Amino acid sequence: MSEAADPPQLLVEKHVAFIQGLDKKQDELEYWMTEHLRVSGIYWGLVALGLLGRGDALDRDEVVAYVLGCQNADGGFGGHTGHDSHLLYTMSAVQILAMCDALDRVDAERVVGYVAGLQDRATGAVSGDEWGEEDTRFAFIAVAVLSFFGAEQRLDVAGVVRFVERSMNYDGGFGSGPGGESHAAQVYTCLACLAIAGRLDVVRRDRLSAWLAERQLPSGGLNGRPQKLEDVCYSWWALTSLHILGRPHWINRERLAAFILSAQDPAAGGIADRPGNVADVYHTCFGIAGLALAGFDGVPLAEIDPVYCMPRAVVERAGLRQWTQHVPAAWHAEETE
Ligand code: GRG
Repeated sequence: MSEAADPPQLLVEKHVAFIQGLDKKQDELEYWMTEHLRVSGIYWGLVALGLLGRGDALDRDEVVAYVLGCQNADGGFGGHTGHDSHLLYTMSAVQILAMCDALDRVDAERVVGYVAGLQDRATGAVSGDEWGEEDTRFAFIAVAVLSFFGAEQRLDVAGVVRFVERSMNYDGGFGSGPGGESHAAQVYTCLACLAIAGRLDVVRRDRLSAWLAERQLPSGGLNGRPQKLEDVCYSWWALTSLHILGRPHWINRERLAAFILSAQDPAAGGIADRPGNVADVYHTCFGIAGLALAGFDGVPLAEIDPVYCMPRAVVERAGLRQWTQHVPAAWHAEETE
């Protein structure tokens, strides 16, 4: 009779070394191909390190100086020094500064003015940048970034909520905008936006919870929409959505954790989208975040905030309002475990 295999381990030191090494790959094409989203890369790396209890593994002063150098005259942040401003990188920059306890180093009024200026007051929708692409991601980011500065009132939040509501589908899910196909990552942005706005009451909770639970495939991994392959990143987008809905137990979290662990690169560290693929910092972040949400206890992981996607301790230090204060009263009545 063969002996039972050892349970898979989370390769903490390998992942720390993988993230630390990302900045040293300047002779590799991938380094330059990802230049436009470097600020988000640092955010993903810092979240992963923070959850692993190794937030000090990157040089804080260097990170803060680099990120501050990505702010433009319009108040927004680009993905790298000298790149045009975009909400995606403004969000990552603010989150990095929060994780580095350096939010006070940025001129808040300039950031707030940039973000508030991207809302279309007629429709409530928010653009990602000056070119006008609207998306539920940007609705969330606008509300979230302003919440770091206690400045949500600089937006028409009711208008943002109306835009998010118009992006809701018959299956309870949300797309990138009105008429867009439901997608688990967009679902997260909409739920997180509604959670900060205190408007989770607009959600079709039962339908959406069932749709999210159907994202789990026989491998244990989650996909982002029907008929698609599983991908480690949905361990965050879909499971955190179920957390916000108070129903993380609607999927099998042990099997999800096993899937995430099987996508680790045991040699070079990092986590890939699926077992056997090349690891990257995005999937490393959302894989470890998924493990933290799934209650993986193979190693101690810091608690993660389901709305802001940062260690909960950072959310508390930054003085951000706890989203759970706004959960509709009817949701509290249900057993969650
Ligand atoms: C604070 C975590 C955090 C994020 C800020 C930018 C943002 C807000 C959220 C991004 C949400 C989003 C739409 C992510 C994209 C996820 C993804 C893997 C999309 C790929 O879509 P397809 O069609 O993949 O290539 P599928 O899996 O559907 O085949």
